[in-house]
Amino acid sequence: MATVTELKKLEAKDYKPEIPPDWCPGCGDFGVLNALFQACAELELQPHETVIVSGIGCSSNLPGFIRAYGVHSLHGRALAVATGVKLANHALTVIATGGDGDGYGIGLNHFIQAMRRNINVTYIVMNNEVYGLTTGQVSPTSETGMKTKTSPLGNLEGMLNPMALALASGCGYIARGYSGQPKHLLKLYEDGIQYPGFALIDVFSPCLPFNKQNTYQ
Ligand SMILES: Cc1ncc(C[n+]2csc(CCOP(=O)(O)OP(=O)(O)O)c2C)c(N)n1
Ligand code: SF4
Ligand SMILES: [Mg+2]
Repeated sequence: MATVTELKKLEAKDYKPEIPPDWCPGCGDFGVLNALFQACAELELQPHETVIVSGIGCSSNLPGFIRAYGVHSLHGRALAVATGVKLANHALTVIATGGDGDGYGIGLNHFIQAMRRNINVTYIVMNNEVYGLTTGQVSPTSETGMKTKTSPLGNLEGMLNPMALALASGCGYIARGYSGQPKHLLKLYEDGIQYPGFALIDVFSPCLPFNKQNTYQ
């Protein structure tokens, strides 16, 4: 007979929400989320012991699309909130999610400080190299020369390299995946979530309407 301490073995489908994501059809963030359902199931993360924290952006809507505790916080402040959650209860698995604009632009200082402090948080960045939610302005990871509505003559600025920055900031787990390669992504998630410190997983995640340069092709 089952006792109250025995928890059900969850499958990927058990983390799916009642309301599906409202991302554009074909958005790379679907692949990022699907691999996360799989990782949660493989690692047997219980939804009541898991907290997903985000900032603002299309990608930052992710906590609303997974069955776990979630905080949809302020633009660029996901890691500050995630740090607070982890410090308040070390037993929780804390995963921060967001975009390149959120994490590498407005939230850049928090990103560096979180790596320096080595708080046990896994940070998944959906790097579409553009501001998707606000309909396509350049972000710190946009390629030089990339044309958008607000940079019709092409992006004048150089690209930020988050992997090199993470290495220089003392981050102990640095990985890059692609939303079109779910098996590889699953492995990165599993290793990152189990890593006992700050883990960065930067995921190339195409934005079809606003980044015509970095596509699935
Ligand atoms: C303080 C503040 N400044 C600006 C905005 C407007 N804003 C919302 S999302 C966003 C950029 C999001 O880009 P990214 O993090 O790359 O997410 P994506 O939509 O591409 O997934 C901006 C500038 C805001 N919500 N709050
Ligand atoms: S605008 Fe881009 S990032 Fe936002 S949901 Fe659509 S495809 Fe995804
Ligand atoms: Mg973006």
